Amino acid sequence: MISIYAGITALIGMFLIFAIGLFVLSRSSSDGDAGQVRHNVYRIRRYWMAGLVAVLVGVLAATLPRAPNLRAAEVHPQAVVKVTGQMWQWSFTPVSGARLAPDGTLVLPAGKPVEFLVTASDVNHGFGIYDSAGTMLTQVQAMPGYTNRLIYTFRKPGTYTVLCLEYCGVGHQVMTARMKVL
Ligand SMILES: [Cu+2]
Repeated sequence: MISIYAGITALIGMFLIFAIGLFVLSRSSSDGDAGQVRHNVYRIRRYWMAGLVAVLVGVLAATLPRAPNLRAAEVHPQAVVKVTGQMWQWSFTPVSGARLAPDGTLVLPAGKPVEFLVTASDVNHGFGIYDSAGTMLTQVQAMPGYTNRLIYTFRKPGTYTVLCLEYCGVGHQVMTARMKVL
């Protein structure tokens, strides 16, 4: 949806620039003196800059409150899981609201924000969560010495797969894990 809005905004912007260009062309004549033309251009430029600043400030004010990183601070996770990437496996340590099945599958609640605290113990890995259709839902880097917070709400119950998103050696492609959302 966001890309559609961006496309529409860009189209409207291009149309506006074209219309302003036509307007300026229609008002210009070849026999005007240069001083007068410069005066007109400077005057238009002042309005143009003021309008541009107003549009930019308006867009910022309208979209900044919806920035995902700002909204994440307001979300209160209902489940917390520590995730550690290590060549070439993922290990999960449920902190609250989640559990490990006997076969090692991470069991999470549906419809509630889940917080993953993601790190790595050797090299950089990428923690990517995919649904059963193979669509990536969210991801974050897993880095030694850092803990990245990833908050995600699983809308639908089902089986989800974790894949490593950063090449980390010969076993990279087998670095997968399974999560079940109930
Ligand atoms: Cu990896």
